[in-house]
Order: sequence, then C-alpha cells, then structure tokens
Amino acid sequence: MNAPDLKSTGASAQNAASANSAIEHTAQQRKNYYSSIKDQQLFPLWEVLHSLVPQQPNSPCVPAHWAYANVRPKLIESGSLITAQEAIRRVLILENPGLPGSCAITQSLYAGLQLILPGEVAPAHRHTQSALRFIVEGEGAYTAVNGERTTMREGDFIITPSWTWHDHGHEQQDPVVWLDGLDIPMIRFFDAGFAENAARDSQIVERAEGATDSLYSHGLAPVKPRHQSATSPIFNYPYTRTREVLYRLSREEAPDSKHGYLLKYVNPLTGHWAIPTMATFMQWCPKGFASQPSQSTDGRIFSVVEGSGIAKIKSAQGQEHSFSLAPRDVFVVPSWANLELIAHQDLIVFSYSDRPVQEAMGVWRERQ
Ligand code: 1HN
Repeated sequence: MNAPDLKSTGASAQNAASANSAIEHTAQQRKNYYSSIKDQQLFPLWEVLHSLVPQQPNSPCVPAHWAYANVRPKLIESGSLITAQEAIRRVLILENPGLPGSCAITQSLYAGLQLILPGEVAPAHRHTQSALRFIVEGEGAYTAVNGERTTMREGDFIITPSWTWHDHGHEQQDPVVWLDGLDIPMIRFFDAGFAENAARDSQIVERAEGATDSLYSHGLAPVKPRHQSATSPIFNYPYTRTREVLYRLSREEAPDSKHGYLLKYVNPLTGHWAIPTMATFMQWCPKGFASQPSQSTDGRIFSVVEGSGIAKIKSAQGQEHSFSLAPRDVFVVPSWANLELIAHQDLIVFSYSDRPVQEAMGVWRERQ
C-alpha cells in the first residue's frame, strides 16, 4: 500500500500537524503520570515489558579473555604486598568488563586466580557458597576439606562443597595458582549467604589423604555415606585420570562437531553434576579441529590446560571476538553467544557454568 502524500492538499497537512500535537500531548500526559506515581514506588510495566521478557537472551556480560602471561606477573607481585594469612584469600578477581563493580564473571558466577606461596596458610572458614578449584600452575599446595587434605597438581579439579570447613596451605617449593569458581552472585541473588571463621587457621587432619576419594572412585560406595549432600563425595578429580578418560573416549568415537571430546564431572552417587550449582567439564579438541558454533543459555568460563588455538566468540548482540589461546589463559563466553574453538595444537580446556541450576528450573537451552 502506498503512503498517502501528506503535502498534496492543505487539509491533510493540517490533519497531520494536529495528529502530531495530539501524540505529543499524550506523551506529556503519560510522563506527568509516571512522575506522579514514582513516589509510591509504582512503575508502568508497558514501558519496560520488552526488556523484562526479551525475545532471546541479551546479557550485559561480554566475551573476555585473560592471558596468563599478562596476569601472572601481577599475581606474583601481590605475593610481595600481602600474605595469604592477612588477605584470608589472596585472589585477583576476574571481573567481566560488562558487569563493572559486580565481582562477577557472568551474571551468576564468580572467578578469581588465587596464589599461595611456600610456607603460607589461608585460614579455615566455611560459607554457603560452593567453590571449585581448578589448578593452573605449580604443585604441592594442599586444600583441606572437613579434616582431610588433598594435594594440588596442575589440571586437578577440586571441590569445596557448600558449608564445609576449608583451608589451604603450602609446604613445598614453588608458587601455586588456581582458578577459583564460586556461585557467589547466585547466592547473593537469593540472599542465602552465611559464613563463619574457624577457631584455628589449619584444620586438624582427621583422615589420611585420599581416604574419602578412594571410597567413591571405583564404582563402589558405602551403603551408609558419612554425609548426605547434593555435592559429589569425591573432592579431587585428578588430571592424570581425566586425561586418560579423554584419551579413552577418543579411541571409542569421532569428536563431536561442536565440542570435540567433551567430558562432564559427575557425582558418582547420583550420576548428576559434581556440584549442584556449577557444571564442570573437560574437553579436548584434537590438533587441526575447528568446531561448529555452540550456543547455550549458560554463560561458560574456560581455563586452557594444554595446547593452543583460537576461541571465536560472537555475542548475542553480534559483536565478534577472537582470542588467541595459550595454556593457563581464562576466557568467558556469555549466555547465548556463539563459540567456535579452533585447535592449532591439541587443545584441552576445562570449563564451568550454571547449567545445573538452569536445568533444575527447566530453562536451559542450546541451539540444535
Ligand atoms: C573463598 O573462601 C575462597 O576458600 C576463594 O579459597 C575465593 C571468594 C569470595 C569468598 C570466599 C577459598 C573466595 C572465597
């Protein structure tokens, strides 16, 4: 249909002008009305409906990359400025540039790089936030959970379940660095945070190292578990074993077109995710592999373990990023962004996300 030519007659020009002034009048009336209800904490839904219920995820979280070569010198420098004891936890927070002031890497998750030096202790405490530790550099530090220590080695995935006592220490040679992943923003959202300091800095060791994990890591479990918890009873999933399982998988099948060889860490008692609020994965893209784009509603945080390559990320708003990946780098892929992984050398990456929570709510989606 053709638009009417408003300039063709004087009458229709006049009609248009009066229509415009009517629109302006209504707009002004509405504005006055909005001002009049503001003091009562009342707001018109019709002005914000589309942004409250977007047609697809439109996260303020942006793709971001922390090259370890840049972060490491600053992290080591922090070691000469403050002790682990004084800091409680000597961590550089990885904050998403799209979420300033939030201490969050995605809307629901926290990430930081923690440094512990030989001879240091990070004192015992507990909180309702769950934590994962992904060991990035060094070995020989330990973390203690509920009276049992486990030694940290590169690539190990270690769990601190909600409300368990935990402290870290280091009695060996070199600096140890790990990635902390916590559900801090999620717990903040629910206003469900509690925390407590222990009476002593280091917990008394109550069991031999490996005692708990050996009960649950062989397809067997005590019929009466010591603790009932939604979190896996295994608290260290060692990299040597994870790497072996990745290799076994590669002997069984071709790589998935989107993910290469992808493993999830599971709670052996339930078969579900190891941590109830955070899904954790290890993934191997063989040398020369270029993935199809993957897209899901869970924002994903990655830590490069081995190899090199490129992460091509296209945000839900259409901005494109290309991050060159080296071991120990961290990068974040926001909800509903497209990720393509290109492996120049065999690329092994750990990742975590809030997928278990989205699944429990029935809202998790991926692009088929
Ligand atoms: C925490 O307890 C640890 O135990 C790490 O290593 C990071 C960030 C915020 C609050 C508590 C840890 C943390 C944290």
